[in-house]
Amino acid sequence: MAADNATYALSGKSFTAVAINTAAKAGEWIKSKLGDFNKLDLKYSPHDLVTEVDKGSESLIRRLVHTHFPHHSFLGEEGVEPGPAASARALAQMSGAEYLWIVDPVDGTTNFVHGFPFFSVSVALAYRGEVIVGVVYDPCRDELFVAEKGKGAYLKGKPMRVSGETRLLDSLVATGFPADRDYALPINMDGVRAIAPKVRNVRIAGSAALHMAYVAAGRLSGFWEIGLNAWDMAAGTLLIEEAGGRITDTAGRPYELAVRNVIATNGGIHDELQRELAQANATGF
Ligand code: 2AM
Ligand code: CA
Repeated sequence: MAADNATYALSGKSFTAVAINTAAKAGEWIKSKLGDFNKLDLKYSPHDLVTEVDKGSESLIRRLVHTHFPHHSFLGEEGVEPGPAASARALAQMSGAEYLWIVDPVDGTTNFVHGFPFFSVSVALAYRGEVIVGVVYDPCRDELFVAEKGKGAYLKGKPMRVSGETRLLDSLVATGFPADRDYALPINMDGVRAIAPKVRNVRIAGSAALHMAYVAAGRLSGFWEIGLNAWDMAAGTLLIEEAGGRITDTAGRPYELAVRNVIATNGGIHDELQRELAQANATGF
């Protein structure tokens, strides 16, 4: 409708400005806490860590978003009980939301805890279930990846473009090992076993959001992972789409917020990667 479009056009810029501002502020704060936090909780399993920094970052982002948009809904990793069932429930509860902010306050918490400089803040805004703004910020490299629906994806003011590989053989791909050792880990291991011999190399660096930003920036040809949550991916999916890439679930179906098993690529290697994962029984379905 014309009125809806006009509202979106008027507020689109400030949505993005708020997303950038909150991600950047949270990222700077997180970086200042590197090596200087003391409370470490075990969440879902001994491999799933959460620090006071995750919680502080999320409440900082939530406060800033609600200052600007008090009526918007908010889905953040730290506001949801651990485990896949609770994630699905939280997302379902938000399914009627008009504007929904989807936030991972520290993506790559294990890296943060160990001082391994590959973690990020991921902030996305969905309008009626469709991501319209996506921002991923890497405070260690001071890199801010930004996408607006229909308006492109940018890094340091320059448009981002996915890479051009069309064969796995020429590709650098990434995947990840989420904390779920029982269900997701064996499947992700099967995937790595199948894909590693077929590609130039595989990277497993520990932040799904940042891996997806790297696909958008053309630094990785593709990424897949089993067992992710909406907040790990929402911003990254728009970055990749707006940079000319492709996102589906591991069965090749279109991306939506409830997807947990994802393939995100430059487009050129998408079908081949999907076929290989399916052949290896590594789609998680
Ligand atoms: P996190 O650091 O925000 O938890 C690494 O493979 C990726 O998996 C990271 O993006 C990490 O995000 C995510 N991850 C870690 N534990 C997870 C869990 N229990 N469920 C889903 N994703 C998880
Ligand atoms: Ca997190």
